[in-house]
Amino acid sequence: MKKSELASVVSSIVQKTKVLDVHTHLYSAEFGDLLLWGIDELLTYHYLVCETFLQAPMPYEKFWAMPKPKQAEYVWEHLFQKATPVSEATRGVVTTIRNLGFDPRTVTLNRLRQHFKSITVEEYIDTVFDNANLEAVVMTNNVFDHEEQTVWAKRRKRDPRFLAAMRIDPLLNQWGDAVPRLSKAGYKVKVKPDTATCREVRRFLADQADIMEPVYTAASLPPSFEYPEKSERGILLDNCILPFSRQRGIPFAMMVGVKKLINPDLHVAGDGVGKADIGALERLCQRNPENKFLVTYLSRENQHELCVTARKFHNLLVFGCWWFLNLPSVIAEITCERIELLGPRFVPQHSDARVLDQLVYKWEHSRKVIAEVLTAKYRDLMDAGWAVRKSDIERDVTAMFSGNFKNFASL
Ligand code: FIX
Ligand code: ZN
Repeated sequence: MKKSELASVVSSIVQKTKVLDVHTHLYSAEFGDLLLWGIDELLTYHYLVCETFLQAPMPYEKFWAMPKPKQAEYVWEHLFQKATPVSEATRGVVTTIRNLGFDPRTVTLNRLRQHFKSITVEEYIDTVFDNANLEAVVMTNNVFDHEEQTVWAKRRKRDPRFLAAMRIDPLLNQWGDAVPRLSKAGYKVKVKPDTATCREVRRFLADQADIMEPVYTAASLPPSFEYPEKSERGILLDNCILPFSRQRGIPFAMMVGVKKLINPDLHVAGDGVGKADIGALERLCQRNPENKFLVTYLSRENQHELCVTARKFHNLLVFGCWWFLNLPSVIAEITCERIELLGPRFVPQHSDARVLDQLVYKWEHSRKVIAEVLTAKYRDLMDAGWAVRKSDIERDVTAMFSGNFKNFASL
């Protein structure tokens, strides 16, 4: 291949290679209203809510008291009509509307609402998966969410495009709240996680996994996360989550560095970021060689040391440019250092989509940046004297977009 052809070959392969999106907050259609979709949900995405308060502050409780369509109208007016939608989250809405076939500058909110009234969720799932060129997405299935559990209990036929992930944050971050909920569900647990309690938690995890058949179990963790730790979290990790994941043969996914509710008035939009101690991950991987850790950190300052740690442990797979890192400038920086340190042995991105429509823009935006970085790195390789072939690029992109995760999760 000539160097002059490289950019177009890479871009074409990146566009046409299907993605398995390893972390989203989406649900298959059988979960009903838990799956968010359509223009009002798109506009009230929490990333846009906090930007709206920057542009047009109002009393928080007044905003939250408004019905969702009114919230959407307020966001539409202040972020799109009266301001330039140049931030990543607002640009995402522009990309999404353009992909629907409308002019984002002139279309009205009501015209968009009419469009969504004319389609079914099943049709829209097909359209979005096709436009975003996705093979499957991994859901976030909260083991303590009553509404979700009622759907699981019906054991309906599952849409193979929606894989399950067992989300267990309350066990590791709000154990005091988890105890009464586990007890109510028939698991004999005490506040002090003794041997019997740990056995019951493992039984709970196994029962949940038998229902969900998760591809991994997951938790988000604060910047202060330490390991090992003589705490409830440390005891539950060592005696429940890690042995369960090992026996089940599934990775434990850790999303580290979120500071919950630095502005509680913003509700789900109120979380912040903090740098964590990478030493905790080093010790986790080193002391639990039979466990597999699927890991992302939220702080940009943790990214380089995360790559270095991933070089040292083959039971660690790095994924995504998470949340405040899901920005073209930062995706480029992180993806470049990952390729330079790890080769194609990582998962470059996940969407974290909370609204079905977002899959289109999050993947269009990320694929563009990933293609640009790959082109630069393959060009460097060609300059070094390696005759890069189209088949090399196809192999690498397939690995990064789905193969690395499938192998790691034994799918
Ligand atoms: O913990 C998580 O899964 C985070 O991704 C979410 O809590 C967060 O609100 C989000 O959606 C970020 O993109
Ligand atoms: Zn998430």
